[in-house]
Amino acid sequence: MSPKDALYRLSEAENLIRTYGGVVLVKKIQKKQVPNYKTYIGSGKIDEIIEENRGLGANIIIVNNELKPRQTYNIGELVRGHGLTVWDRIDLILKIFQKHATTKEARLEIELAGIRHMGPRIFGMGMELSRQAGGIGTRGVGETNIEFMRRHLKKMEEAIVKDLEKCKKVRELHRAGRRRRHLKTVGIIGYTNAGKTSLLNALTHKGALAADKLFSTLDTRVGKIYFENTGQQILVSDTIGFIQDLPTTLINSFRSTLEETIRADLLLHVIDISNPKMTDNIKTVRTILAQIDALAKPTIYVFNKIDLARSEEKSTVCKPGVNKSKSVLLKKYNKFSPCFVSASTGEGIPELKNLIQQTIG
Ligand SMILES: Nc1nc2c(ncn2[C@@H]2O[C@H](COP(=O)(O)OP(=O)(O)OP(=O)(O)O)[C@@H](O)[C@H]2O)c(=O)[nH]1
Ligand SMILES: [Mg+2]
Repeated sequence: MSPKDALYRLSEAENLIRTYGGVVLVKKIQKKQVPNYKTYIGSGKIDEIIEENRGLGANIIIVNNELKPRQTYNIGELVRGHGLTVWDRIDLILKIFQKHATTKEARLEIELAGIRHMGPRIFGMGMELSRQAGGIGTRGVGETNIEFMRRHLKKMEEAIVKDLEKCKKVRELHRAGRRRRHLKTVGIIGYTNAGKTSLLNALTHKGALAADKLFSTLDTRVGKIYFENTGQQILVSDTIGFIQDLPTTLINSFRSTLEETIRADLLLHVIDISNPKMTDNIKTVRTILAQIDALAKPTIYVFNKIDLARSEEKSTVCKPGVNKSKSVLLKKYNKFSPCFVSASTGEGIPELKNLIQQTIG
């Protein structure tokens, strides 16, 4: 990874931490070809962090990658005496989800993801736990803490899956109702913070919360677009954003939340044209779509935040560091009928509505 990429990833991690409500006190980038087997980052780096944190009072070390359960445990052992605990990127994302989930379904999904993330850690700490081991309470001889925990988690997981099935059935009924009313549906998807909720609001006057945070939306919201010329109505749904290195356990957990959106007749893939990582973000979204079998859906690429892109001549979108001319994007993404909008100012929204109507109306 280039130093530039490392800095970008660091700033994205800072954004995630801000979304969680945390403050970053010490930042470090580790240059290493191969992660340390035991502690992922080198022990020298860990010492540096401990040293710099003296007097600052940070209480969490966040490693911006997915750690093996053992590695989390080992770093934890090294820093515990300094009042620090360790999270990996998944812990951080899960904590954000936990904090922001509002619907029952979203909460259940997160609980499930949490359990699935926890499980292997418990096995990873197996040795330590089984050293304390022995039976618990009146349980049979030989039943270690670990087996007990494993069974407990399994039971919890099953109960949540059952609850989620119920939520899914309710959704299924709603969807069938819409089909009976012959309502077409549009799903808004895209990288987190691309402006999906803002676009839903611009298209439907819905008034859902849009915020300069990653993952400000965690559930699915539905609004209606009215077409004055024909009196037709189309339903639009907005959902959780995608992010690079979203672990598969999280994707699987959010599958049913996403399902509502990806089962739509048409997808609007919202892209933040002002983001220097625009092209990578498009790829990330496509990769995740492939994982949830939604790649073949008819899709329109909606390049958003066009107001932020300084326009030097009418046909050119410029931004320091990004110089994508509209015509290049039009050509490159030709099969996704690219369109250019600003959800904030409303520029391009009527054209997008027309395009939606032409495509599925
Ligand atoms: N300048 C400008 N800002 C925009 C535009 N659209 C959205 N934003 C801002 O971008 C930020 C993210 O917008 P959201 O609509 O919450 O993005 P989202 O894709 O729903 O984000 P998550 O739900 O967190 O994944 C907010 O601060 C918006 O005000 C736009 O067209 N122009
Ligand atoms: Mg949103």
